[in-house]
Amino acid sequence: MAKVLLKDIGQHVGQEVTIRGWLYNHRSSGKIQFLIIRDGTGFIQGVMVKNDVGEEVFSLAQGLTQETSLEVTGHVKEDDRSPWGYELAISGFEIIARAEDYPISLKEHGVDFLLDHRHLWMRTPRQVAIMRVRDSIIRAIRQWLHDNGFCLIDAPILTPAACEGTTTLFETDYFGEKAYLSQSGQLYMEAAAMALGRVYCFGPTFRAEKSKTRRHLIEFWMMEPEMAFVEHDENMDIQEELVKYVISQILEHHKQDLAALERDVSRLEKIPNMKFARITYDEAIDFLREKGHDIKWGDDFGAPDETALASHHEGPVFVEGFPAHIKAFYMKPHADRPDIVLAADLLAPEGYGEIIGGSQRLDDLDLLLKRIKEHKLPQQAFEWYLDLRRYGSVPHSGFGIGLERLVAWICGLDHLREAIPFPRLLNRIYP
Ligand code: NSS
Repeated sequence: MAKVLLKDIGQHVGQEVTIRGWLYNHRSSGKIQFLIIRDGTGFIQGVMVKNDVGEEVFSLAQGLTQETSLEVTGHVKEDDRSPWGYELAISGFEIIARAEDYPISLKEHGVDFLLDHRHLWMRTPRQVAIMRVRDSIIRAIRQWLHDNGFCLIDAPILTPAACEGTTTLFETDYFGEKAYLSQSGQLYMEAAAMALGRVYCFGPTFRAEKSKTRRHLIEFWMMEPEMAFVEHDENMDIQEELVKYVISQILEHHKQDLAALERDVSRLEKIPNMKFARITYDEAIDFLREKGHDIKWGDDFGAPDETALASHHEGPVFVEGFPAHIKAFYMKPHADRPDIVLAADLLAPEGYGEIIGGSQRLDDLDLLLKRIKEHKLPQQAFEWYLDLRRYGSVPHSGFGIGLERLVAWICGLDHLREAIPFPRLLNRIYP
């Protein structure tokens, strides 16, 4: 008997097949039972008729519990009324292993309960859809970068110094010396860009953020492209192209998953054909003050500010030209206005906030040294980074895409905790 995966079931209509999976749901009405089975690649409803399978098999099936693993044999039929398109007329089954008292039922559970059971919560259709979209977002980003001449360079996780400010560092002991979990691979990408031109890294990054918001994770994944000879405006052009490509790929290949997530795709569908708005930080502050926000020039945006800015536009919006003192040490100041830097954040629409942070980097040795001192960073740990300015420094730019922020936006999730398989949150490192 052919053992098939549910994703391929359409190729076996009219045949007798065996599927292996887990019992997702079960109901019975008299002489007929309905078993919804999932195998990770899809779902199917199996129909078991007492007269077809006999008394013994039928009553054994009646005792089946949710998430019991099974091998089920049956005849594949097309079924227009089924959300999965097919049905299995069951002729027999075998239990692989029973599941007793599965904690996650099909009713609603509280978030803390679900997070405590993340290892099981993953099995539910909504979480499966999110993980599939996440996988495709990663693939689309890699594909676009590969097609556009970027070389993957892996950055280290254990680092000797801060990249994104010293307040969110995770410290660890490195054989008697202090080391930190990486906040960003950027500085290493700058070295690699001087070697290979266009590079990117993709890996986990760590921020000991004390803030408990729906947009922050302690451990998150970031894609960080870095490009030699690319300046601020072109940096934004590249980000825009990349985001459009990712959205179009997901819309093309994940209609069903987005439908399972009840994502209204009408806003997403416009993105590949629109021009992203670009506003300055100065304009953003004026706009927010007009709207009555309690903010002044020099302040960083809070989540409500980002939401207000983005909701004013149909698509994503770049905010550029931030005050130097609220941004990282490595950003290049504006030529005519040294109080602002050539940095841009890309804000997603629909209240999803900042998905990309990028900038042109400081390529002048003396200025960079001055900034390292101003930020009270240990110069010695940055000597290698300063070397990049000593030996053939060139203009260069890059950006970091927060993967989970992108997943949350595209999938329409309220909170980043669903956008990553095993979220690390303030006060949560289990499971
Ligand atoms: O801090 S960033 O704004 N920028 C950097 O780390 C640069 N070194 C990137 C670069 O130019 N190579 O973070 C970049 C993005 C930001 O826009 C968010 O989308 C995401 O990373 N991000 C986060 N996601 C989840 N949780 C937390 N805590 C978080 N912090 C940043």
